[in-house]
Amino acid sequence: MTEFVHEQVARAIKSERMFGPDDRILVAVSGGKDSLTLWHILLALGYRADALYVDLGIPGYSDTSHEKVERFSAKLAESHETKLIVHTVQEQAGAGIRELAMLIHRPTCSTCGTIKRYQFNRAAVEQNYDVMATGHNLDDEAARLLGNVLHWQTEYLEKQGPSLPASVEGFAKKVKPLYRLSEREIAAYAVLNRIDYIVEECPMAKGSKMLLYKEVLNRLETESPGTKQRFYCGFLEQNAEERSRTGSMQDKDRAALHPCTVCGQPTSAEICSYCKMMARAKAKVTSA
Ligand code: Q46
Ligand code: ZN
Repeated sequence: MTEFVHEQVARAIKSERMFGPDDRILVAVSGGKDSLTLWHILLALGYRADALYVDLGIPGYSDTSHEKVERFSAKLAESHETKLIVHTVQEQAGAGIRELAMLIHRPTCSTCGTIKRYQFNRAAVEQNYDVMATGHNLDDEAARLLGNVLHWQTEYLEKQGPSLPASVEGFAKKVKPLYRLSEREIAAYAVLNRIDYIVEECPMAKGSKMLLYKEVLNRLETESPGTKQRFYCGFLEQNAEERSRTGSMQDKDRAALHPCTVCGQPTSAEICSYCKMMARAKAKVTSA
């Protein structure tokens, strides 16, 4: 199993030209099995990989996941040159993710998504990493694709590939080296390699559409094995053809993005969504 997983990841890295042996990689870790497994695999394959953990300040869940990440990082550092970077939402925003979302009247998960995307990108760019890697697996990508297709979110479809180039200055290249592996295969790898991860899902994920799409795809997979793989890989082939016809995403990004007037990160508006969010939160706190 370990060899099979390593082969699949090596194949993904090569076929999608994700990074090379000299590149510095920043892995986004949550304490869950996928991201810790990804960090483990990249180091085992000889890559230069560090990790970034964003502590969301969710009572109970964040303490446990943070502890798992710290312990795993210390274990990896015994045999590899690697380090863990930690960002804390409470420190940066003055509140945990749930309180922050309530303060600005936005759903917790969309607030969380904005913060994580921003923090990971900024850390990767500022600390000169060549690429940022996330632990999304085949099940995640197929479920996300199903959601995007059901709602015909074509602008998201374009960006659903496993390797997104650094289209403009200020954006890190983003890759998903586990996209060829199913959740089960990764879980098996984690058990065999004694990776101690947080088993519980984030409590905010309860009732999410993603979990529903995963369930539906699992049912289809039981009836017709190979469905997820055909669905996602078929999409990647179509997407590649489409892109060669309509021009690259980089060209579109270059035309639409410019630096945020507050923080300098690329955005299509005058002020990026992270800075807008932080400004709204600050205004609420001072007016309270
Ligand atoms: S971590 Fe964040 Fe997820 Fe938790 S608050 Fe929602 S988005 S469910 S990947
Ligand atoms: Zn900004």
